[in-house]
Amino acid sequence: MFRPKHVFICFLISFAFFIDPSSQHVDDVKKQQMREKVREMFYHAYDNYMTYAFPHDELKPITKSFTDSLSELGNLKLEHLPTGYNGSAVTLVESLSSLAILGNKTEFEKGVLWLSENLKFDVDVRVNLFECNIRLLGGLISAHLLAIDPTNRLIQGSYDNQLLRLAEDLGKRFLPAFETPTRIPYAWINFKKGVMENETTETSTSGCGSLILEMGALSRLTGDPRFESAALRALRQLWRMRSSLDLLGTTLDVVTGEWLEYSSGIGAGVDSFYEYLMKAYILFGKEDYWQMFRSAYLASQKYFRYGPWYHEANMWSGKPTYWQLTSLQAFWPGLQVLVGDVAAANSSHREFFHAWEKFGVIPERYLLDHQMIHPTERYYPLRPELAESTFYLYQATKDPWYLDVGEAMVKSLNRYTKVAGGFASVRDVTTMQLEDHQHSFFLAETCKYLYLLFDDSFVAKRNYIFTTEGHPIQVMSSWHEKLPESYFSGNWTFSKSGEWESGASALSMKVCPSVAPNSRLREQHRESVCHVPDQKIDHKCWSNRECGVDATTCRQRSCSEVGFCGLWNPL
Ligand code: DMJ
Repeated sequence: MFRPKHVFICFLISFAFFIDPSSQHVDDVKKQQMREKVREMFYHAYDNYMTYAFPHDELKPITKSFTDSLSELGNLKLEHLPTGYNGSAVTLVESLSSLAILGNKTEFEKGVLWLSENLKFDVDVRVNLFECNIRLLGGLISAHLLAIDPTNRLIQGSYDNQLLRLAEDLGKRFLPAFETPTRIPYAWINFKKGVMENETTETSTSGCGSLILEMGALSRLTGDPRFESAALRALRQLWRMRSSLDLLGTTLDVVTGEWLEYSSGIGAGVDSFYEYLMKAYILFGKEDYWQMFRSAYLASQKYFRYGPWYHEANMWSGKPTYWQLTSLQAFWPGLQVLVGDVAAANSSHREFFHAWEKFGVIPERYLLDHQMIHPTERYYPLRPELAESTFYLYQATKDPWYLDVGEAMVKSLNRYTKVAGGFASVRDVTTMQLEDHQHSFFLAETCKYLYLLFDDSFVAKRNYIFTTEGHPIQVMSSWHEKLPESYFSGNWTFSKSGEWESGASALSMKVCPSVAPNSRLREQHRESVCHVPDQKIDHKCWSNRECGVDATTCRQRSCSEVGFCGLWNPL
């Protein structure tokens, strides 16, 4: 196992301490002002939701009304919509962890009490398993953990694990979805009736491969192993279905186990699969997750990456398919920071931010080969991914340029998307025409990451991983130790420092201490995770075998006629 970039990120973090004190003061003032602006944004979105939409799912900010959108999430064709469903207060569940980060104990406690008394999952509604997992299960588990953390004192009255009981009830309703021949779950489940007759057998890689954080946490908290084993079995089966290039497709059939869409990349339909392998490794410490992540990540660098851009590729041949920049891909630099691949993260992040600057917000899909926005995907639904990556990159580098990026984002959001009744999605980034929808992830993620960019006191206290929906889960050594042997084979990474890891963020805990075990590699400077240095320090060579892999493009270098290693073949 090698994690040489982990050393590099530690270097970057330590370097951040040697900054000029006067510029430090300017940064502090800016952070304070921006933090308050983001706080205002959050409450504008939250108060309007509570006034006009609660306890329904999401706010319609233009008409100041509501939508019970849970059954519509991921349901592009709007099929099988329920008749008697009145909402599950999705935006409130999604807001709890942000309220905790903003330090609003009163509203957090009010929300917890309301949900404890009123939220019921025994309803006849067909929902997307992935969306319910990341929004509802993740929101409940994260809020439960925040509520029981004695240092937060978020609840003044008594708290009797009500949110955990709700999470457990929800988790049990997920389980029938896993009863398939492949053990890969159906994408859709009815809360009351289980899997519907003639349910579609199609799912996506991210849909079935990013359940492990929430379901794993649920098993650790309840002692019921069924959630974690179901999610892990599905993940392992999915991984077994990878191609010989270590690539996965985007969609598959849960009954036959066949791939339906061979093209994939780092964006829609796959994104959080990568994210959850890395974060599961941090949260549960299991070496397997790192090994899967490492192979998948290296393949992504080899087959999808083109300088700072990421295109899609065919999982069997590795040949490029679609050349597109998508808004969802913008989470990737944040993930690269966790890996320690900061230089690559920075260069991609710049491209995403250029797109943001060019259009005012980021379009859903931009066709790189035609240099135009995709004609039917011109929207920006208040997505958080760029803010998320900006937060991670600022944490790793403390480069004030990322504060400027955050400030520019806050300005655009207020200028283009703020309306009297909340924040509205952009229907068309070329006209800034709005749409009557405030997605719950605007409160769970967009506002949260912008706030954390300007005020990181929350992450300085404890080690957290953030789920793909931005809900924090503490990294606890006991979760590394208590893993039942029966689940897995192999060794565990043990931490002996007590129940709560403290003092550093999850970034530094998992990223910094590692060193490359191979002494030859340790002596050489490695610039990215795919980088293989040339054999000779002066880059001289007799044959291609003496040349390594280029750090930026991740392509094989070769030996020129005059005896130097380089990237002689144009990209
Ligand atoms: C969120 O629901 C999650 O981040 C998910 O993984 C994909 N993206 C949306 C927000 O854009």
